[in-house]
Amino acid sequence: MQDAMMPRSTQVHLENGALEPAAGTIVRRLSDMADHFHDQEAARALLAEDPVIYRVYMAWEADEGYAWLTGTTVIEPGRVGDEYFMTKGHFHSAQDAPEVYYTLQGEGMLLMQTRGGEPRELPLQPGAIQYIPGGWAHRAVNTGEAALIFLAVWPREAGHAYAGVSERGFPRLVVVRDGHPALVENPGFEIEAG
Ligand code: M6P
Ligand code: ZN
Repeated sequence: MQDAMMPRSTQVHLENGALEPAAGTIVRRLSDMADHFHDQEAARALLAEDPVIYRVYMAWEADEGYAWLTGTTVIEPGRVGDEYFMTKGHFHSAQDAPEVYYTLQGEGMLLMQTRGGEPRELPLQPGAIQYIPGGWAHRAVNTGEAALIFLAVWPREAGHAYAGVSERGFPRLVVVRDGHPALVENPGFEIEAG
């Protein structure tokens, strides 16, 4: 039997969402995901600037056996055309692996969809806890004027399956309408055959 893993702790800097210490940081710029936004002309225009869309701070490496992974995600405020900055979004490779989100700062929307393309949305605001059951792809969108910061917790076995999402997108988009965030049907949404 392996030695017991050690208890551990990390600190969220609530003003900017960074973890200290962090086991790793992922930075996603527009150039890493430009094709995820519906207005491709606006995306191309903004590529010269190539803004950071979001950062993920991972709290720790996975233990062997059962393990929880956790990290903060910090989505910058901004838009590509009329569509708010957002994460790429993913299904889990282990289809029935769930995830929990806990929002610390900012405001936004959690977009979800099943493999069959059934949509569901929940608002993200400080103190809100969301449970994303297995089988639901998830994407977070920052609809506010400050950073959206949330903590996510998921089982190590979950894995990230981006393919299903990057090809078809989500059934709904979050766009600005008359100065306010609005949920609209995504005209480009497609479910792959099979
Ligand atoms: C949350 C979790 C992570 C995910 C991150 C960014 O922190 O869901 O698993 O990596 O958001 O989202 P994505 O992987 O879709 O870019
Ligand atoms: Zn996930």
